[in-house]
Amino acid sequence: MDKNVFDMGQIDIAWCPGCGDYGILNVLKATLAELDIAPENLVMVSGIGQAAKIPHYIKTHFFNGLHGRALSPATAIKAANSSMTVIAESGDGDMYGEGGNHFIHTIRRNPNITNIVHNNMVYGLTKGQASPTSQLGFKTPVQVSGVFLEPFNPLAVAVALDASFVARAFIGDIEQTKEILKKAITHKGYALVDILQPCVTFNRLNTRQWFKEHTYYLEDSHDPHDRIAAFKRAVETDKLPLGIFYINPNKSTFEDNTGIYKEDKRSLFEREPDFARLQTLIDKYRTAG
Ligand SMILES: Cc1ncc(C[n+]2csc(CCOP(=O)(O)OP(=O)(O)O)c2C)c(N)n1
Ligand code: SF4
Ligand SMILES: [Mg+2]
Repeated sequence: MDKNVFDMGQIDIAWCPGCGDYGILNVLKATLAELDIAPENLVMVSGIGQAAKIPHYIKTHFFNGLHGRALSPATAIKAANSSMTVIAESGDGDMYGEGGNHFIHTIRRNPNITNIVHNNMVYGLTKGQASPTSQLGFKTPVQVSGVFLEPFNPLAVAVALDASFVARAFIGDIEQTKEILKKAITHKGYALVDILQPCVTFNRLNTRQWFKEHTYYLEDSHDPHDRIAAFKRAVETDKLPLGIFYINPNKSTFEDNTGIYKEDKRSLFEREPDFARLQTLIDKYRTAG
């Protein structure tokens, strides 16, 4: 499929020239095209922020919700229509700060969705305050003496919670990012892809060059099915490893566990409501009570 099917035509894009969001948008379109996922079979769900504007710039279904609240509607959309590919994407602030609680509990629920996080280590949209992943010592107009909190480590948290797929990419490497996204989107279960990206306007510490110098690739010998090995790599912070840290292919999904697709594979909207069955259930519990 041609990636142009996702183009919106002539629209204004609000991002600064040089922002890493452009790379993520392009790579995402190319990934979807190579996977032959048609725009009508995709739903993008986001919160608020620069990263969260991505669905405005892709021709497909989308739901742009509240700050930090992308994962719950994404879970519900997948449960209601399991035939759709569902991608929840937003920034580091949105997913790990405002949405931190949703991040943790979505991993526990394990819906079959992909969670892309644009990690620029800053609140871009609101002009450069520290985010949960900002580095120690990062100075901002609010953190004038520098950040003194230990950065949140999303990969270590995800592996600790036995997330079914955990990966990190850097948008400076388009090919690796695309390969990781392909595996994440086709993986059955919750898949986290944290993508390091520069914010050229408000983060002058974690520049493109900084990311190049502070990242390296996981070796081919790294076994993503070894959770302890994955955790050890996830807690490395001097240099951030890139690649697929962890895969647990044996977890049942939220959709499997709710039981709605056990007997009937059709999506909920395709089914006739069975009011007689519902009445029988209500009567049963009334009698039992
Ligand atoms: C509940 C709530 N708190 C705060 C805000 C203000 N706000 C909007 S975007 C944003 C930061 C977004 O940062 P991030 O998610 O990292 O995305 P980026 O802009 O860096 O891509 C904040 C704090 C809000 N809209 N709602
Ligand atoms: S402020 Fe930063 S994150 Fe926002 S568009 Fe500009 S470079 Fe990108
Ligand atoms: Mg950010």
